[in-house]
Amino acid sequence: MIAQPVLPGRTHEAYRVTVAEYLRFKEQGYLVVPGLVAQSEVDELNAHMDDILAGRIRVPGIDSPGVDAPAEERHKFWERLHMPHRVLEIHERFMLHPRIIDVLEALIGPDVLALQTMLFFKQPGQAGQGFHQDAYYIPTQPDTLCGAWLALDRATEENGCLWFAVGSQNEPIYPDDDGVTPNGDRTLADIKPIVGASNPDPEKNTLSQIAAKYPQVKVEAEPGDVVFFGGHVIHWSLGNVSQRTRRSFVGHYCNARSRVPWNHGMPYEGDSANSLHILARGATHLPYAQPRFGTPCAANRPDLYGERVVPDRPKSMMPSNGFMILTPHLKDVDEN
Ligand SMILES: O=C(O)CCC(=O)C(=O)O
Repeated sequence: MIAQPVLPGRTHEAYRVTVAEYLRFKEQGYLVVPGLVAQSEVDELNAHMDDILAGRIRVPGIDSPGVDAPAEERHKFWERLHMPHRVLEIHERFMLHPRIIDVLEALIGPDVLALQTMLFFKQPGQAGQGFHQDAYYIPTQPDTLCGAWLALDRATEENGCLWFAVGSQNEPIYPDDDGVTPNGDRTLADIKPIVGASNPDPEKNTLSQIAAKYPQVKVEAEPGDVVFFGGHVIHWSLGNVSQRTRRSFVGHYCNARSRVPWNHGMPYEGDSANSLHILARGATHLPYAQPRFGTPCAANRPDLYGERVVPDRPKSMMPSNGFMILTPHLKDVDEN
């Protein structure tokens, strides 16, 4: 493929999704983009995680064991961290990584809202995540959720890579029978609620019965590879039974014209929390937030990452010789 030029002001070479990649995302429910993030950037994030683990960097708002705590206590404490982009600059920067957003622009865009981040430490002996569908946890209306999972270590079956039920991206979002959470596609006449989503024990997690209808594929990855997956595909990871860590950084995004009634369990005003999530790419008629640490994105650099203006875009679909063609608007013809 022809290398894309780095536009003035852009820090990274643009990534353009191919037709084959687009199709793979639709057919499999996930897409691996190898080497999307540079090794030097992966090294920076890993060094930062080492500092958190060692107690040298404190995460604002989290009462974690300090440098003087025993290594075992620090190891046990850090399994995963939610929403670090709201308190640390480095995670905002990775959430809005231009090449990750390039892929999302093609898959769910053109307008992209950045909602959520997670950092998985997954040290030796730590557990995996049982069968689940991300759009159950983060509803977007219309439903356009997509995860971007950046491998920070080599991820294999032994240290707990991702697995996907290929084809389950066409399933609805199954409600939970807990009687508490209202999420899921409850308008479907005959949908049967499940119990125990995300529980690593398949006996206690009945989404395993839906996953069993599909081929189950493990997705091993190298550091810098990014796995994109839609909000409906059933996925999971096993525990880390190796002696190596399996670190990853995950962002969740949606089309910026979807309503997002979700703020990581925290209060928001009105019927959506869009005003608290960052506009990564394009434009939107809905509210959005600015990045707290000033990372360049559509919210603060619309000249670089905002809506692409295509001159003469409006066209009419008109019949010609028995088939459809695009013509200028009648108004333009009149004016000319
Ligand atoms: O990294 C993992 O082990 C699980 C990640 C996952 O399931 C998710 O991000 O939805």
